[in-house]
Amino acid sequence: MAEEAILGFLQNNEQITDSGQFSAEFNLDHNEVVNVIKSLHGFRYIDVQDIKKETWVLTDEGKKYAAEGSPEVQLFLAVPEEGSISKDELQKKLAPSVFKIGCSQAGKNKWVEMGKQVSRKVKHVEDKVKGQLLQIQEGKESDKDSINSLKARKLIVPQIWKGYSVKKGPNYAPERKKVATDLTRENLQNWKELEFKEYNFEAKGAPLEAGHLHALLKVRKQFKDIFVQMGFEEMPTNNFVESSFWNFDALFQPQQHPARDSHDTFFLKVPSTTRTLPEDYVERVKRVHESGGYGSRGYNYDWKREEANKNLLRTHTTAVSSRMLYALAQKPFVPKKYFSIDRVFRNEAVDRTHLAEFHQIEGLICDRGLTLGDLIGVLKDFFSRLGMSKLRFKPAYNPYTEPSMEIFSYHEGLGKWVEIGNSGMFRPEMLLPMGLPEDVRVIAWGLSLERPTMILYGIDNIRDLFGHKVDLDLIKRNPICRIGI
Ligand code: FB9
Repeated sequence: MAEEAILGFLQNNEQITDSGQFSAEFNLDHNEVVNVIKSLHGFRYIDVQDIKKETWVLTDEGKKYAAEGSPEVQLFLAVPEEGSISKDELQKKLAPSVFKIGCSQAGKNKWVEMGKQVSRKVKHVEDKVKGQLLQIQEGKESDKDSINSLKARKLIVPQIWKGYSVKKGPNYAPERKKVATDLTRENLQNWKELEFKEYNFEAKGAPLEAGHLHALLKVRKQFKDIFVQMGFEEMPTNNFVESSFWNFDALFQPQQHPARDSHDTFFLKVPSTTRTLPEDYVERVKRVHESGGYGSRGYNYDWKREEANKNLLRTHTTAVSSRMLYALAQKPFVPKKYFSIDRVFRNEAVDRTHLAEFHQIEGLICDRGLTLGDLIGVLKDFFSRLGMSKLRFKPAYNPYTEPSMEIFSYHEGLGKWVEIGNSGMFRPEMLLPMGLPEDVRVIAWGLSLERPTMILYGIDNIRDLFGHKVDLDLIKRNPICRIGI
């Protein structure tokens, strides 16, 4: 439509001086003409020159008065030709803004006598304002004064009108030639005659729709790489359901410990109890809880097998460490470095940083003669690989480690010391009943996967990171970010 009009017009005319007048003349929508001009110019069918004109357009208030008449005329017409009308009466007959502006303008034009009573001072008035607004609305010229007074009354505002003057271009033709945009089997026959579209090497490629890893899995991969680089091997954590025995008793955590009741732990209704436990080892665990041994005086309470048999959702991956250390003790001793990263479950109140499940990261080294110094050393090595080199250790308590330490790191970005984990040396009451040699020590530490991921990705609420409320876009557009770089 517009294209034929433009190319057709240029066939018999030197140029299109003003695309605006051309559109009006050929009853075309100027915006469509402009788009066609830009496209034809792209293919050099035409050469163009910008034309800028400052025009005036009516504001909404201006449009209202152009349609309904200026407020001063509306007010004048509301005043009776003879006699007068009370100001209140008059006010009721007009919209508030019309009355207000009408009074001041009609007053200024000395059209009416403004008092308690309002009466006409002239017989007839002409609505110049309305006339001027319509003039502008139809794009016709107006004189400076009217422009200034309408502008002052905020009934019109300036607008830049952009158009083009158009001439034939180097590739001008009365109608657009079909350009080939692709080398296909069909046009292999006649490609010599064909004209191919310019190749736009700047064009952005089509976004590749690909799978996206959840932020937690990206950070998990980085932790795994660090553990493997440090010579650790992963422990099998593919059992969310565990017996209280491996989750608590084997770790010398007494049966009346508060963490062992349903307020903190999810116990299973079905299957409610574990099937098998290594009986001889269970006997030794029972004894160390009840009366100690190995230099310990134990907890001195009646240890109940049925309590140990209860199945639960593991509350920490340390339950896997106890299984692996027991398995290690059943064979001639070899030093080991193990790690685990997997889900653990705690019946805790859900808030900004806590859900009923999170991923625990745990590392342990089992070897002869290890000391607390070795633990501090490996923690410094581990966290330095995460970019956290300024560490502080605070004495802490865990039922299964003595001594225990909370680990803190100074986080430049947050400008404060952040608790980044917990650690300790597994108690002899845990290791010796397993059958590990006297001089074997096990140093271990743990942290969560969610906390570092939230800090790295700037996620404030854990529910935005994990669970059914996660916005998939977050997964699609979260960048790869390296810990500690
Ligand atoms: O992850 C934790 N903090 C953390 C870790 C990394 C990090 O990196 C940032 C990029 C810079 C930031 C923060 N914490 C452990 C500390 C706190 O968040 C704490 O309030 C919450 N803890 C969880 C348990 O909540 C009840 C985090 C979780 C945790 C705590 C302890 C262990 C594991 C996970 C452990 C252990 C342990 C101890 C001894 C032997 C074996 C295992």
